[in-house]
Amino acid sequence: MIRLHHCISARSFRPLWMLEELGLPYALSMHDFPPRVRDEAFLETNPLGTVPAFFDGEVGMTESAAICQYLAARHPEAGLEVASDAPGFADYLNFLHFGEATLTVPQTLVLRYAHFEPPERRQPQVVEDYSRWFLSRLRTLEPRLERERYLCAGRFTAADVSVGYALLLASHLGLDARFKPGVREYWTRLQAREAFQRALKAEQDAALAQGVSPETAMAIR
Ligand SMILES: N[C@@H](CCC(=O)N[C@@H](CS)C(=O)NCC(=O)O)C(=O)O
Repeated sequence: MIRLHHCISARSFRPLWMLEELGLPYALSMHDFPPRVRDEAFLETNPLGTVPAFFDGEVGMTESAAICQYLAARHPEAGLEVASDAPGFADYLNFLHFGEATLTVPQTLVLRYAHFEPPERRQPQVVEDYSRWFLSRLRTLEPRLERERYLCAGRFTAADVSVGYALLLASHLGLDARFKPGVREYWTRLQAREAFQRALKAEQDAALAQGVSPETAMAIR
């Protein structure tokens, strides 16, 4: 049985959403954020202290985009990957990794300096600079999303899960009001997916059942 360690709305939402898209059975272990501080025993599960921590038999993984790639490749019948000999393969890999490496990185600075640091260490200038940086990176998607419903191969893939999570995080950070029309409509489309809705419900249900706060870390701080 697959086991996913997760915090509400953390990057581990990417594999959670993938598991729902694929309809696979899984066990969800919830943690208060940050688990390295709030749940020290978790360091035995993942010495990095980060989520996701994903286990599938002998396999253990800690990178959200890589887990999406793994799940899509293990279940090619679901059509969430693009084969290496198919048109769109390069775009698929590029956007799958763009979601984490290019989009989520500036958001991490916004999160830290708007929410996680104590009030005296908060940095409104850093928050605005990295918000703009994030939004300008998002703008590179705009011409494509004005033409296409999804990022590559003419269909929904794991690359949309990866970028879609960055849009979810942006909405928690209040940056969605600054999305351009193509990205805004794409984000609406992604949220309407049944698997996305099921993943949101799964994290809430599991948090309540396991005595973990169902709030996002930014709502609490
Ligand atoms: N590149 C990794 C980053 C993992 C990561 O930093 N996760 C955050 C949650 S979004 C975390 O667990 N932070 C807690 C900490 O750093 O202590 C990924 O994409 O999974």
